[in-house]
Amino acid sequence: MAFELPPLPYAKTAFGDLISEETFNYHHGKHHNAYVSKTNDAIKGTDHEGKKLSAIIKSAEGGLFNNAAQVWNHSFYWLCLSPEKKEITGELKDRLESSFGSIDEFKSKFKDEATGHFASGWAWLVLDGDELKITSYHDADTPVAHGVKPLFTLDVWEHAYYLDYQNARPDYVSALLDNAIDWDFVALNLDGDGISRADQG
Ligand code: MN3
Repeated sequence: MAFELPPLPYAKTAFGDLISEETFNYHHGKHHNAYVSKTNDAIKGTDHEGKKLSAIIKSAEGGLFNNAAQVWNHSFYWLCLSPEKKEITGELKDRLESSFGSIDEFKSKFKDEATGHFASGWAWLVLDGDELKITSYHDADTPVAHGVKPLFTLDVWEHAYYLDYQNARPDYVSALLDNAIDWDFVALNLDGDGISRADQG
């Protein structure tokens, strides 16, 4: 069965000025959709047909890897966002505080990673073994391919923020991190299989 563009779990107008409807129209409707179509085209008639998205990411190279990884990364990214401001609580709060010193320190380190990442890519909070780590990967690269558990991501490709923030990536990162993250979803990934949340097939 072909992969599909997952529907957004909120209205495209739900974020007001933080993320505009126009950004969702392009980012979800054009960019994410194109990665889905290109993945489906590339696997047609190959051994990859019928595999799970995560299995393709783990075994493919080149264009197929890039497109399949971008399908998964974007599906996960939409789930990390919340139009309603949420607080970091419970076990996630405790673990972030013990790993990074405080929630403010965690946010500051994540902002530095996301802002400092050169060119296109993704900033991540992952669980590596039992250790929380902030990292980033270039272009389409993804924790799915690296044996670490994804907890949270921000897309730092220009197409994620250019319509709303122009070249001001730090403003996009700060605005979302402080106002638009579904920390309940992030906390779920601590216990569950983070990869399965955005997998298909
Ligand atoms: Mn993107």
